[in-house]
Amino acid sequence: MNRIFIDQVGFLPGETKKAVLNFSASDFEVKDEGGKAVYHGKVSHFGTDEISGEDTFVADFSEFDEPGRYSVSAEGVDSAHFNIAGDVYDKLMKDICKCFYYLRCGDALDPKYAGVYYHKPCHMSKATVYGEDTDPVDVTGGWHDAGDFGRYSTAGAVAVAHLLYGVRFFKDLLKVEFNIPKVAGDKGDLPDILAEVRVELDFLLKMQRDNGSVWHKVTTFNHAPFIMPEDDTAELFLFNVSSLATADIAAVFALSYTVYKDYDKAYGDKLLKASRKAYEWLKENPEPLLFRNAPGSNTGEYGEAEDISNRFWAAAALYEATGEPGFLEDAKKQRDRLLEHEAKAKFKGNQGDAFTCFGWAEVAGLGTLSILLKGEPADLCAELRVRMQKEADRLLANASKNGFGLCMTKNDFIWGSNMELLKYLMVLTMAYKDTGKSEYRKAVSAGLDYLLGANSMDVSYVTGNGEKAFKNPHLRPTAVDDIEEPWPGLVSGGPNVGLQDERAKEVPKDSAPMKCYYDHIDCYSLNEITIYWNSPLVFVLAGFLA
Ligand code: G3I
Ligand code: 9MR
Ligand code: ZN
Repeated sequence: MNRIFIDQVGFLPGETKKAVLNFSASDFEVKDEGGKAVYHGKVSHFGTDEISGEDTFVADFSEFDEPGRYSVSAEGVDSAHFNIAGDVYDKLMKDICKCFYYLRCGDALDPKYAGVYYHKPCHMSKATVYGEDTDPVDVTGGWHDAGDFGRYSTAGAVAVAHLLYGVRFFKDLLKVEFNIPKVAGDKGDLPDILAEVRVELDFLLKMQRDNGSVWHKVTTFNHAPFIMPEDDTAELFLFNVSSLATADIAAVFALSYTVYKDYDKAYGDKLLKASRKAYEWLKENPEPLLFRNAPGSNTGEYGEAEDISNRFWAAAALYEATGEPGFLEDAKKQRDRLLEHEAKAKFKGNQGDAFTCFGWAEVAGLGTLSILLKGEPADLCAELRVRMQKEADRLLANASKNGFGLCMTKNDFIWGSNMELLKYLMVLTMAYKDTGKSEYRKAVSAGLDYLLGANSMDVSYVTGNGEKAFKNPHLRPTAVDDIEEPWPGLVSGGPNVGLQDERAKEVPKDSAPMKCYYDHIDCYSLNEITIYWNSPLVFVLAGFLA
């Protein structure tokens, strides 16, 4: 079918503006809402690529800057509508931040703010410590991870990290208001983003044991069926502690201290104390304590093969927070270990360099961000900057190989491919910040275009944002709440060649990577949502707007 793919949210004046056609045409026009042509241009042929499988043609109208609502048209085919406006990303930014509020667990939702998406208090019972004869523990609060109701320490830490590094690098994030309850600080109310993140931090604080270690997760034994969270009353279990969770929590509490200390000193101090305590446990337990699901339990595993990147992040974040040389020494030691590990085991991620990874498993890139924030020592900063730029250059090379200008290769279309993309956009954002090279920013812009509709599924992967936004996230409340639309601002996991759930098998087998997607509520391997798929978009958008 002949189609014109476009970013359905739109463009800032001055931004690169492109539509992608999957059919041949010589001319195109930009039409206003009344159907009047306001811009004429020539289509250029790009050719086929291995990610979309389409023969692509590009309509570039970057020079057209007149604010308004438009579509692109060629050979009688119209694209979805989009806007050109100075505030084109305002709604998107509010929505992607507010998502975390709707995902709150416990008794923290208020109909005044949640509206129709309100749910009653959930998961309020104490959790059984799995395999131990100890008293059940109160770990209420935080955010549901995703379409399921689990709460996982490493996933939570990484989501918080994307948001707070976003705040550290791009201060305007503190100005985003998204209508959530106010939280008082020392000198007035906290900015909304910090009020929201604090909900997760309060929960993560409860996940720490007296000896400093951190439970890997709290979930029911198996995933709940499609029910509202308040109806999920099965026994909650705190599963084993892991060095992964303990390191990530040491890191994220140290980072959080650097932010919260200026708003609520006592809270900041509490975070730093908890971070040090987690770190002491790590020092006393140098062997990796990895995590595997208890036999028969099917909730998220978040397994990792080693804990080196986690330990690197913890040391780097504590060094940034305290300036104490011991943490720097440790960070360097872990850096060397990670390099050695990479050389031996051949780094498993798709990314070119472990020190640019911002995922739920590979977190060394987050440590890099801490070192860059610290700005010293000069040699380490220089090394990490070079790594970031090299990776950004690899991504630019990828982007030149397809008509969408998308920095992904076919190997990136795995479970949560949209996060693979967003992690790359974080790298490009940092490289642009560092060098001011416009190619990096253009690649970020093209990546956002892809996420918001310039893809061969012709879909915006953010609910409520775009004329053809996906509507059926694998998200339990959405499945049962009888509300037509899911709440806005949820990022879909996106295309995944693995097609790892039953319903996904309905996607034709020979589909190109970009088309291994189905907007169906059953498709947890293609269309789930999670806190750590939303959070990197907050970082990237904040950087893009800075
Ligand atoms: O790392 C390998 C890569 O080397 C290989 O090329 C590629 C090809 O298959 O696979 C990569 O591993 C993937 C791994 O994620 C790393 O990202 C696995 O295939 C894939 O199955 C795995 O998916 C994870 C999924 O859980 C299943 O474990 C997702 O990343 C992760 O986001 C997702 O997390 C779930 C939680 O368990 C529960 N809550 C919802 C959440 C989102 O779906
Ligand atoms: O809903 C679950 C989703 O959040 C997870 O990502 C996914 C993988 O752990 O599992 C989903 O739950 C499914 C379960 O694993 C198997 N039975 C069907 C469930 C979804 O309806
Ligand atoms: Zn809950």
